[in-house]
Amino acid sequence: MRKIFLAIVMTLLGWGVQAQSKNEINLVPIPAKMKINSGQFVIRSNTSIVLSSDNPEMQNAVAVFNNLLNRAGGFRLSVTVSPASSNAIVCKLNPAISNAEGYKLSVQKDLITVEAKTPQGIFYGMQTLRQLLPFQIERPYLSNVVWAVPCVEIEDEPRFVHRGLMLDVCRHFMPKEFIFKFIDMLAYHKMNTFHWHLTDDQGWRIEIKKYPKLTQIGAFRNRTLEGRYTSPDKRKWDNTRYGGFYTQEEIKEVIAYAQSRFINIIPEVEMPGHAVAALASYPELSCTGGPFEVEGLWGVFNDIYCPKEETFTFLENVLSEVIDLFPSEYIHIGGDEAPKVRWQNCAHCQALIKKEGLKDEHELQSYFIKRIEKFVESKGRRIIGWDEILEGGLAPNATVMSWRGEAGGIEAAKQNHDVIMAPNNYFYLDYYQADPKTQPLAIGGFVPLWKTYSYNPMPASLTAAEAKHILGVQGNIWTEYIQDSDYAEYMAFPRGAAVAEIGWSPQSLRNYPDFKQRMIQMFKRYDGIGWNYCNAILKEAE
Ligand code: TNX
Repeated sequence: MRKIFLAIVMTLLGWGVQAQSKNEINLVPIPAKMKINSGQFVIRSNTSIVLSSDNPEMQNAVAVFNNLLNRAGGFRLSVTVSPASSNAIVCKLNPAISNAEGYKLSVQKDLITVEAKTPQGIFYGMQTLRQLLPFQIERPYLSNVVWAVPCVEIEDEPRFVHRGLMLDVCRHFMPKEFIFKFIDMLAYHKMNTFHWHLTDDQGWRIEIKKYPKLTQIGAFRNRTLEGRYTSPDKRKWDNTRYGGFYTQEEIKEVIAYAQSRFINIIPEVEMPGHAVAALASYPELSCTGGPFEVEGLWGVFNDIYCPKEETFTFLENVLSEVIDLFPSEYIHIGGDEAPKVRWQNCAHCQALIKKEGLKDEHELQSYFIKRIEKFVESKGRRIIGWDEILEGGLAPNATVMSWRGEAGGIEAAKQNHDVIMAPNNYFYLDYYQADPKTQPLAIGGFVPLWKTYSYNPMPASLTAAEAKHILGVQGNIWTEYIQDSDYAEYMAFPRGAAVAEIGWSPQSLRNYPDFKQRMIQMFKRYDGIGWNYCNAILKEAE
């Protein structure tokens, strides 16, 4: 009781957040190496940030931190290139650091030093510094906070090169402002990839200048399934017209925002399946000629792109605009859930199978993807596809995103292809994360935080050479049942933080009870950021 009284008095006097004691360090993802020393560095309004070289990327590497300090502390640090030996945060590029995303952070009583091979590494060092500050750093201005950083020595680098989340903006459209916030959250957890699922049966969300109907028609649907998926006779519909899309100008803004936070955006244009919105706009690209309506129902649909010359021309033109917009080396071309029934009953498809000497419709899909790969490679880029692209033979250089468990990923690695692990049974963040009775309606499944966290993306069955093909991890947020950004935030975190730690931290340091305690502390920071999250772990038995 006396202790609580004392704490209240100290807080009122503004002393409550003077220093973080050792057990108050709650970094997520946990750094590869950290030594905690005694003492602290206090950031004051006259502390400066010193850069070893002044270029836009180095400025970016410290800008998020400085903006935050300005919001929370009411002051901005001067950023200079003049040498300083005390009361400074020195950011130095150091070519001797081997990992391009790694960094060293040394906090001493009179000086903080962040060293990295690249500005991206400096950025991650600054994110760690941010998490070492009192949680009030995430809140709007509050007087009386002492911006103390505990003295530490950290040497850190990621385990994997691909660490990301996917967001589906087709089933439910998410406004540009939310995409910015989502990118902030990725960067906060040292993730480097945002996979943007831009086309699907229920909506086409990216303006393509050459094909205006894609957004005039394809971006809107007349009805949406209400509530749980049921048999046709029991379905209820919300008949409100629903939709939205991003103009190319908006896409450019998002890309620039992501770049300044060292996030690569992988755009996804789905083919040959999940294409009803495109076919509603241009029915001549189908096998039957349509007509079609942009879907308001969830699921897998039989009408897919027909592999005719006209379709390839269309897709190449669409991809050209996408490639001109997005600097990403990888372009995701989907490839999942493409039923073959239309192709089986289509004279053109059957003739093509014969002409190309293909065995069946699976090999026709493989032919389709290989053609698209050739085109994407002619533009100097590479394709990623969902694990169905294994069926009928992989395109020569394709990277496989394994979603139906990890089997597809293992198979692809054994065939010497790069792999990103996104197994649904661990990483589908649209699945329930707590007892469904206590949760808003979701698609199904059950992936609580501990389950996500328990995944090790390095399957024991791979040889060392094959294991090199595992590029990393990704959590997927499909939005059939996620109508708005508030709910998307709730589904994305804290499980997204588990994905981030799996992707970044050494397996040997990962431990769920420890992670859970760090996450519970992290919630205070999410509150400050204004991020909605699921707090089911507060009720979870130890
Ligand atoms: C499967 S994962 C899909 C998506 C759905 C998701 C729902 C994948 C490549 N395809 O179209 O939205 O399940 O969990």
